[in-house]
Amino acid sequence: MQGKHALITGVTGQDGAYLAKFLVNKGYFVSGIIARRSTDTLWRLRELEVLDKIEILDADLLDLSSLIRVMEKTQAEEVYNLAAQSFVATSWTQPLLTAEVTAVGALRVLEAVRIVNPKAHFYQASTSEMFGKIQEPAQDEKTPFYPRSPYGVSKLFAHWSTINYRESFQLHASSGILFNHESPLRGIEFVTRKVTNAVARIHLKQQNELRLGNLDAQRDWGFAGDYVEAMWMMLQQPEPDDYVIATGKTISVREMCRIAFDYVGRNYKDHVVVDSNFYRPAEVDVLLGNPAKARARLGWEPKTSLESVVKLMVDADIRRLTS
Ligand code: NDP
Ligand code: GDR
Repeated sequence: MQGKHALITGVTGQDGAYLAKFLVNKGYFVSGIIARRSTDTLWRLRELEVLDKIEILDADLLDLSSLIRVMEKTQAEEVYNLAAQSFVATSWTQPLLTAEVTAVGALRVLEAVRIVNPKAHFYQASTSEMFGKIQEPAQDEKTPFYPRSPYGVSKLFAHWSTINYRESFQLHASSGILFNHESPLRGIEFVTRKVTNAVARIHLKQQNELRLGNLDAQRDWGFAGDYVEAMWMMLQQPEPDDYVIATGKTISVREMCRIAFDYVGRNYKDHVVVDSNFYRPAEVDVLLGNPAKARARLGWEPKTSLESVVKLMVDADIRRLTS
């Protein structure tokens, strides 16, 4: 029997690749959209050996007609909206693009679902960045939001649009409020991968210095492979809802550096240089998620420690640089 049909926006990103692999392993027929780019964006799907097991369709979150066409073609029963301009720092230099893709883009996907197949189950990739300047020491689904970047503001629009379409049109629309999650497939601009790539290069004597911004920022970091399972679990529930997905532990960028450099027998203090160019106009100082609702209702648990993720990432970066 043919499994369910899922459509993923952002399939070429970190989470899209892991989710595609997860769903294919569950017997799904998976379609993913790619926005036209002049460079190859399929490396993650190749690295996970899932590219030839999914269907790739041409569409862009900026173009509603393209989203309607892929919804009509696939008749997908589950739609995962992972596409976004997701790099917080870029959201200050390209705030309007960020809003078009990350905020209004999500609304376009919701419209395509509502117009073509309102019975489809919809997932929105919401984020801990919506908590921003935190209003409670540990953040859960009831914690008030206070975004600190054009990215966070855009995601909040998408989050409330998802809730509004659930309440207005009875869509099975859920939001996962995911805290930071990392993997060897993380984009190189994000701090964990920037660190592990530099650690690998320093280990191989290809570089000696690593320039970073605010080392005191604290994040609740998990593993992307664990987090995509939570997305799927949300869409299997009888009722749509919002869930915080996190580890319940927070550590600083400095401590993350220590773990990564320790792994290759080096002291981060000998290599890391603080560079104010990497400071942000408004910082999110600390995030700490409380995933109790996801644990109780979905039976979801984070399985992988940050230490293990960092080791996986350093190993993968050394392998890439030496192969
Ligand atoms: P990535 O930046 O790795 O992936 C983003 C994806 O969006 C890419 O596939 C990218 O395509 C695609 N995209 C960008 N612009 C468009 C567009 N105009 N039309 C269609 N596709 C587009 O993000 P992650 O995988 O890390 O994150 C997935 C989602 O989850 C994002 O929405 C992110 O904001 C959110 N999130 C991420 C967290 C994390 O810690 N990773 C935590 C919480 C939320 P291309 O490859 O062509 O650039
Ligand atoms: P974040 O991730 O902004 O939390 O967004 P990022 O890894 O970019 O930054 C984490 C923290 O590290 C500090 N930092 C640096 N960050 C980067 N990128 N480069 C540096 O050199 C550097 N030095 C210090 C930052 O100031 C920040 O405090 C990620 C993205 O995946 C979002 O899409 C997602 O919504 C959130 O996680 C949850």
